Amino acid sequence: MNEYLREIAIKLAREAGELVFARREGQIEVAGTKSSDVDVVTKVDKESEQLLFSRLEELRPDDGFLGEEGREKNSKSGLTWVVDPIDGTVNYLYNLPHYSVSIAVVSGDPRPESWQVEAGVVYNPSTDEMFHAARSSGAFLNDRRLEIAVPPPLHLALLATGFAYSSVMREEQFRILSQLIGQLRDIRRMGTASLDLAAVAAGRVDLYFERTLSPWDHAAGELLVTEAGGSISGIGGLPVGREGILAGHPDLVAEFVEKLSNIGGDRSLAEIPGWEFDSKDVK
Ligand code: LIP
Repeated sequence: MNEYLREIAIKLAREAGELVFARREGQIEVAGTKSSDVDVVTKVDKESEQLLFSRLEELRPDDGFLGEEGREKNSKSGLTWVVDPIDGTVNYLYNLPHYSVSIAVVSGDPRPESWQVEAGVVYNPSTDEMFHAARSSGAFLNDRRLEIAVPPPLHLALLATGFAYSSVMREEQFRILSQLIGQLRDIRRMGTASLDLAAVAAGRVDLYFERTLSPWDHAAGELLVTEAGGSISGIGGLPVGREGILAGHPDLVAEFVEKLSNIGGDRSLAEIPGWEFDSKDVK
């Protein structure tokens, strides 16, 4: 069943990816902003989500849907499709060729702390790279099986990370990072969480760490990492989700969690002055 679900996800990711890539040849119109004036949504984000919702209504009418741009539908089958129609929207807006269509299908309650990801796809139409996985069936880039990198010592690890749309939170994230960067090989801030997680699965980076993400940013990427032999963890003993997500070789993740804790980088978001997270702003 998971292989069948993965094939649907691949098919639909390619359809939406072709639309998104084609629209990029023209002028991209910002349709609005969400949690802040730098958290933009383009008309193409909405068009891509509409396409994916409509196609899943045809193919999987009893499944639920949770989309970044607001489409939601309760599940009758116990499965829910968790969709980021364009992950890396700011990259897309600036025509930086590093964005994806990210599609996951989860069983159980469709929340990061309780779902089980059954299949996931992260597709970069700029590079025609289709990262995909079905639970217990491995992770792949196109037709090549993926395996996480052999872990280097932490001081030689390449860390992918990202920052929030809130300026207050970005300053806090940067403050923490400034205390860590000298203890790592280097960092990469590439702007697309799903492709960062795919990079961990493909051994292109050793670690990924980010806070304040939404469920659709990491749903598919989580499965790529675990099916490639990596681990996904929350921070500060909290479950994976908005509070934080860490991905990489289990030994490296454990070492990084400890370093983060030693500098107070794992305190709850609610404890960070000025970080008023309002659930209505969930992007
Ligand atoms: C983005 C993530 C990225 C994060 C950005 C933003 P979006 O998602 O993929 O990792 O750093 O702040 O959340 O908004 O492009 O779907």
